[in-house]
Amino acid sequence: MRVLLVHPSALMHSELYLRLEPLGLERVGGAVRAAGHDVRLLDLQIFRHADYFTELGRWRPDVVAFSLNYLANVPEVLDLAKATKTQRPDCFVFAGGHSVSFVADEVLAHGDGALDCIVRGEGEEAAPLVVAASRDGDTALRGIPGVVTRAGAGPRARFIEDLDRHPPARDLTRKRRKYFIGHMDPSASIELTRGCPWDCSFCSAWTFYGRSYRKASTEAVVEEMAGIREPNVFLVDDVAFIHPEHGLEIADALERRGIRKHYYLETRADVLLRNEEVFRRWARLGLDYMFLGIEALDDEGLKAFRKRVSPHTNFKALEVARKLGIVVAINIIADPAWDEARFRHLAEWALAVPEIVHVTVQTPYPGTEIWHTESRELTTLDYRLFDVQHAVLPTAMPLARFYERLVETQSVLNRKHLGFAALREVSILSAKLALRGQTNFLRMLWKFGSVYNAERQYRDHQRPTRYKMTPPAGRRTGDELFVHGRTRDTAAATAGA
Ligand code: B12
Ligand code: SF4
Repeated sequence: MRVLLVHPSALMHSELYLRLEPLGLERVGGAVRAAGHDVRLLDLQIFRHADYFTELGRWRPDVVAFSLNYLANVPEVLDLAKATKTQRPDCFVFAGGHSVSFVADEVLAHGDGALDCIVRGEGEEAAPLVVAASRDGDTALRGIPGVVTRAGAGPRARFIEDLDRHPPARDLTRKRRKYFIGHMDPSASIELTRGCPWDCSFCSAWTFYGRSYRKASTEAVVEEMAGIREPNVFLVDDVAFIHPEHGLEIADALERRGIRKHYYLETRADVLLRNEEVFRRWARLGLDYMFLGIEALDDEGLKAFRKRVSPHTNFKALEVARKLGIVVAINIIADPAWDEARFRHLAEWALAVPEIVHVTVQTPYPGTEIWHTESRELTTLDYRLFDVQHAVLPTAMPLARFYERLVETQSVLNRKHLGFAALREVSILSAKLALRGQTNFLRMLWKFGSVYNAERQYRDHQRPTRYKMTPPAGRRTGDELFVHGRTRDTAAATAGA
């Protein structure tokens, strides 16, 4: 069968700082192709809707599968699915991914028959089964773990047995030079581990993976890395190097194989402090950048997010990263209840530290604990605003003023990194990249004003909402929040978290 996999368009944040390959869809694509199907992948972060319809008309896929990792992409995918069924009524259309796993029923209802099913949870094993059953009707589909149709859900989603078994089919992504992160341009992505044993209240990574934590084998990682042509690699792991021996073993094996890349990863402050040695090792190997989810500057905020670290640990981790020569980007979550003084305090702190500081807006998502426990009422049910850049809870300041303060803070921080000294370095770097034909970073430098724009963000709230989210119903805890349920190794992985 001809199977077309589609990643939706980029959201605000990605327009500016990065654009990364759709790794989940590449893994699903590899598995579907291994089952004997003809597979193509279209990434709408790079291509336009017109390209999708051209592909639909010319290639005439039997199956179209959308990746829905982000809630804000739900309306776009619903519209594309409806247009697909109008143009090719016999085409089987389904979706899978992180966010849609938490809202499968309501998305199927909005689809009004345009989506034949949704796969909850990991897609590598389920997707080939869905493609095979796509002509066999609803009952066959609902026999597949994780599948939900309008008639109801089948068995609960199952974890894939072995992370090594389904390497991403990177050859499916076209125009790979468009993927970059900052001046790591171009950049590929890789996954060394999957899941997170912590349980921060604002995050859905742990609920999706049931607090499990699994590792790819060193051999598989090295093999995959050897096949990556890009000079830069983004490690997509939620928390890199929780188990230092895994990271050390991979570093040794990469070195033995003579693989040299520049790396970017994400981790936690306490993991960095506890396992400094593995980060030092990777800094020697080419780890230039890391992202630390600091989230709040005070103890009270960290407790509210159940981050399980103290401000002291966070600040200490920044010192360690500086000592290791790793450039750190951090994120702080702004609460819609913030007043002028809170924004001023954040800007003052951020200007005083050398790190790159990002600000996002606290957002209860389906799949997070705060979706069920937040006592403030949502001010909108528009999926498109659930992108951590918009306020979906009541703001203490008038909404327009909140966005002005948010964008002012973001642009102060942006200017800090493009100040005169930095600008000189940036110009040299951009020129070097341009000479190699890489202009993603250069373009990004001029886009800040059009992407982070208080008026645009305010106006986004005035758009008519065609698809409304179902508001949270009652409190949920523990297992009820999980997509796949717990695994045997959860307890071991959680120890020390
Ligand atoms: C890497 C990453 C990114 C990359 C995206 C790369 C890309 N093009 O896909 C970047 C850095 C750009 C990014 C940005 C953002 N991200 Co992000 N991101 C992640 C992260 C850390 C890992 C995703 C990943 O690659 N995992 C590895 C691959 C193999 O897994 P996967 O993509 O989930 O795919 C599997 C399944 O989901 C499923 N699947 C996926 N697609 C499909 C399709 C079909 C048909 C099927 C059957 C199955 C299926 O099968 C795959 C294999 O098992 C996740 C956290 C997480 N643990 O998932 C957050 C996460 C998904 N991101 C999140 C957020 C909030 C954002 C931002 C909104 C943040 C911001 N500040 O603006 C932006 C917006 C993104 C956008 N659309 O533009 C949230 C989810 C948000 C939500 N509920 O909507 C997450 C869960 C992080 C969190 N801690 O809460 N992100
Ligand atoms: S440590 Fe990071 S990935 Fe894990 S639950 Fe907290 S925010 Fe999510």
